[in-house]
Amino acid sequence: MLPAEIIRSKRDRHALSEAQILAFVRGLVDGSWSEGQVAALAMAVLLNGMDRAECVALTRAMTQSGQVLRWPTGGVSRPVVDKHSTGGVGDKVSLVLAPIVAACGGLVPMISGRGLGHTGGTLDKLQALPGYEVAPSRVRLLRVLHDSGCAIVGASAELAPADRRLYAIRDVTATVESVPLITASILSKKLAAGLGSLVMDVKLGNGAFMHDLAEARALSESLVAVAAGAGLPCRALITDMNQVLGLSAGNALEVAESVDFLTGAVQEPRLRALTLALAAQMLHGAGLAPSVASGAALAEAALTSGRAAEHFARMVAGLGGPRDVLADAQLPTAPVVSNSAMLGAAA
Ligand code: IUR
Repeated sequence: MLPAEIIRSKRDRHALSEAQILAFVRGLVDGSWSEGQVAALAMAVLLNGMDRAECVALTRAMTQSGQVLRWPTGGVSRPVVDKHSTGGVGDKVSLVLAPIVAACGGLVPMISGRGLGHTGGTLDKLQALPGYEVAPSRVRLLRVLHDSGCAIVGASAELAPADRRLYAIRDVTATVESVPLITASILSKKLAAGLGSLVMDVKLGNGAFMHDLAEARALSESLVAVAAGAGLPCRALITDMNQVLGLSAGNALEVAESVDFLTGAVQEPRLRALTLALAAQMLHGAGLAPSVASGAALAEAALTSGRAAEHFARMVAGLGGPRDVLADAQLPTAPVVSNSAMLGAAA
């Protein structure tokens, strides 16, 4: 099957067959499709779209392009669950949400990324903790998951390699914004991470990639429908990103705020409300709570009792970070420290 025939088919607004999509993904990974051919197909998809069946086929093919993880749950019923955000400013939800859900019985292998554009990446934040290992061995990862119920780590190169090449080409060919391509990119990595269920936090506002409610709805609907088509139960919340989430933005500052949040020292209300809303959906979606409302109550109890903080501390220590992150996170400070109150006084 010649690449040019597949590109022509999408250029002429035809739906691609599963065989054509498989040939494309194979060509992405083995390098037999040139960068120009991949870019041409990405642009044809951006301009002419893909229907749900095509997007499901693309998502499945990209998932199968590398390793697909399986998690031993130790013989007990621990559903594997995760949350993914489309990226925001000051968004430290993952850091506090994973241990809350773990404290409620979920297994949360949270495969996280680096910052994209102006949004901060969860891995960059956690690496402010001295010693924290974002690429642990499989043995260490399983031990941490067993001991703390959660592990926030990076993706290995074997996970959805088709996405890595496609994303790099989209990035330099103005084809990032295609809803089917975003959908397949996000979901292929989540499916390869071996999840049982997923909650999406689709950010909307001037600090997010989606500035328009109609766009955010279209992406949310696509994610939920395509995930279902690929066998992954998924829910999506569209949440505000017109202001920084919480009180800080910056890697070390956000880790410090997350520790304060988990210990109860400081809990900014918007961050608290969003974290509990996402936790409630995760717990209900994973079958750990009979309703969303009871999921919220369970999550709140895990937070206020300090159990979530203990799970976070165990995860950090297990991944090589400070031994007692709740008492001393050993975070670096910037050479120059300022704050808005000081700047206001000087103005
Ligand atoms: N995050 C992803 O994993 N893939 C994408 O295409 C975008 C964000 I945009």
